Amino acid sequence: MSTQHKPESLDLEFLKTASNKRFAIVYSEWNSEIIDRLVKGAFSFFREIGISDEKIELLSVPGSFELVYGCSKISSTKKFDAIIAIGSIIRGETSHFKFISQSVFDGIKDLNLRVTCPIVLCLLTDDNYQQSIERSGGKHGNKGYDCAAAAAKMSLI
Ligand code: DLZ
Repeated sequence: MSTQHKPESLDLEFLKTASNKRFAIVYSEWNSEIIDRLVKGAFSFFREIGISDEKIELLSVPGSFELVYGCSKISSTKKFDAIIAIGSIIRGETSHFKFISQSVFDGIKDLNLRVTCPIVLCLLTDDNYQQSIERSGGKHGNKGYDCAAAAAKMSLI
């Protein structure tokens, strides 16, 4: 039994009913190796439920701070059933880490109250690069994969 409060297993058969839904990923260009691993994790989930990579719309933004605007813009097209915001913020020597992380969490939360399309947040906020590697396809799994599963579930609500 895991001490983490996350689903023990995915109901893939149920989530496959989201294979006709439309998804977009908005991702940040900072920490591009980590982002690449998270996006690949999301694609691998979507493939498991029968959605090929080219059906997923991608939008890049300069940094995690811009994820909120990117998601707002893409949700205004009304073309999507769920959106995933993917970013990676790694603690540095300044307080940027704290301010950017908080503004993204707050911004995406506020957006979810304002728009009709659910926005799932895949934002890694780690103390160092190695921790981010572990959460993007390392020993702690791939949060991109997990968030794609969350997006599929939200698209069905
Ligand atoms: C400025 C900044 C810093 C210091 N660190 C990160 C980071 O670790 N991850 C990330 O996605 N973006 C970072 N940024 C950039 C900001 O998110 C934003 O792009 C700029 O402040 C411009 O608005």
